[in-house]
Amino acid sequence: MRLESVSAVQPKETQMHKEHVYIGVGSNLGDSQGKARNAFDAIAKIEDTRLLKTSSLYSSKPMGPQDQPDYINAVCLIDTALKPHGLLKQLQRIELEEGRERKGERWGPRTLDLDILLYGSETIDTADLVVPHYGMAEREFVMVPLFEIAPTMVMPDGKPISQWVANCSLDGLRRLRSSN
Ligand code: ROI
Repeated sequence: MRLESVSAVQPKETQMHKEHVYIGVGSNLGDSQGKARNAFDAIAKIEDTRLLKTSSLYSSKPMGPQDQPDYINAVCLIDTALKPHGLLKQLQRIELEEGRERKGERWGPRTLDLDILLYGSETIDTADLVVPHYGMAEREFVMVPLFEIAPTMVMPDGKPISQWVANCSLDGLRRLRSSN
């Protein structure tokens, strides 16, 4: 073995504790497909974070008020050394950079929505962040893209995601071709 290949000091990146985090992406205003792709690019550039997997983009009928455009939805997997609230701050910065206005209207249209769905196996319950994301298991536009990138996942309630997806209605959900 050559001497220089033996190192007691590992590169900084491999020393950091990293968590696997799934992020949901949603948009239904403006160039939604472009916004979703920009979101993936911006997430890949977050400090101490790597973008590991991205789902296809899906078009979906709005959940909630129907007098709004269809959504583009997707999911990605990262690993990150950021703590949950540090990551939340970065995602909110990206939302704002993509032109998101926070009007406080519940279930109204949005330019870009980035939600932490799962943060490792942590449960977080704070005023501004609840993980696992409270509505994910009722939302086929989250679960189907999640299944695409994590087909063997077991959900926090102990059920395999494959079982959930097999039983859900895909009404109004369409996978877009050549999305990434
Ligand atoms: N409906 C769909 N299809 N996709 C979303 O991302 C989405 N996000 C929301 C509400 C308004 C609940 N409806 C949605 O926040």
